[in-house]
Amino acid sequence: MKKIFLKLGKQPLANSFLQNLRKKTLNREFFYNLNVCFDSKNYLVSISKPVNPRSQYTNKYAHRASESKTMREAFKKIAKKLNNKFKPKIIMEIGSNDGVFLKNFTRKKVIAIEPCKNLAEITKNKFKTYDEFWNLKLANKILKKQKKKVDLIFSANTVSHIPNLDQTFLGIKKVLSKNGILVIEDPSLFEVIKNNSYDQFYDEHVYVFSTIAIDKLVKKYDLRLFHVENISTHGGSNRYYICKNNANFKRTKGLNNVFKKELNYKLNKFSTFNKFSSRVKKSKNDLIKLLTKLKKFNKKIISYGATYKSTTVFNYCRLNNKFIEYVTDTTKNKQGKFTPGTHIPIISPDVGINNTVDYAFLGAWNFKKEILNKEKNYLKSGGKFITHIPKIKII
Ligand code: JHZ
Repeated sequence: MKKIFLKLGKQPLANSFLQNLRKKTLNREFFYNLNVCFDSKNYLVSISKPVNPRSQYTNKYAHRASESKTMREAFKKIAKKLNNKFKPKIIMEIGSNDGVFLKNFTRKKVIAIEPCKNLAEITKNKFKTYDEFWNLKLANKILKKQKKKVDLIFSANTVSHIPNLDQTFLGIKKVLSKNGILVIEDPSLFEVIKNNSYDQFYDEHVYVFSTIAIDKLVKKYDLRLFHVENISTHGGSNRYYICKNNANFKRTKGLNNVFKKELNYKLNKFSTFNKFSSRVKKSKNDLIKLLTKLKKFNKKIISYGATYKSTTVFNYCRLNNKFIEYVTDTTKNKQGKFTPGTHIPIISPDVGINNTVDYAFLGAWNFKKEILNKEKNYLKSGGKFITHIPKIKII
């Protein structure tokens, strides 16, 4: 049974950066209620009423997976590891974004699936790209065209975005070869609860998976989870290794250990999520208190990284440009726009990061290491960062 444990209020689409603040644009802004629930039957944590994917994954999709050095290196490393270990003949990625993972393979071997047309356009002339939503129909179409099944299906930060799990996994089961493997990376529920990273909940993250939930889920489709790796990307994610029931892979000790860890942490109990919800409320109050105090002292506060995650924080905590003067982001197609719902201007860090700034809220807290390394001059000149993960703190 599904039960709501977290109410993050009225939220816009995390990706709906505004071109301007004209009345017409503002009147058209779409909001929905962001409520998160736990299903005690299958251990799935999900948004109670997901938004229609066709309004999310459009030809204006902003996120570029290759924008951070951390992610470029992480994708290169896992591509090499999977290639060496499993020697796949055909590789397919569901949600290939700007091709940051697939570009590490021989072009002829890869198939890219990317419904956002502006992103698919980037990879189209490099490798076979289907600019369509992943589902059973597309799986059948690909199989008909390729004639061969796929040995490695990779999908990072995508399966958690698709409301219809049946279509996702029926399609995967269809194209996966007999001893093929499916590798999925998505934010880890364990890390979200542990780090109080409630901003991992926004319209696109329809699900935040745990290992115990994935294990149950894939069984429905005659698939089997045989291994999991806890990885550091995106503030703590899991990399799940899944195969067909009769494939040659053995369940690993590592998987059993993660299972134990999650059950000890009670990721199968509603009470865990209820307690988390109280900590989220405290995080909101503490952040507002700190920013109000700094503003009283006339401090200049900005935000670092126009992340989708900060859409949740800003709208939940009602932070507008009275608190945050502007947001900096390296992504060209976010610059010159305004944050969804809270309408804070987004500018390039080349202009926005300087010695007039007193505090920068770490919207991209998942790249803390990379950013602190990059912004040594800002820190040296007395600039400080504020983070809300795991607790409100000045760095
Ligand atoms: P980042 C997106 O979420 C959306 P977001 C999506 N739904 C998802 O699941 C995750 O990614 C994986 C900028 N930046 O990656 C670049 C700097 O400006 O945390 C990005 O716009 N300077 C698909 O948006 C943003 O910050 C820097 O030095 O929450 C980071 O966004 C660095 C390192 C990044 O994901």
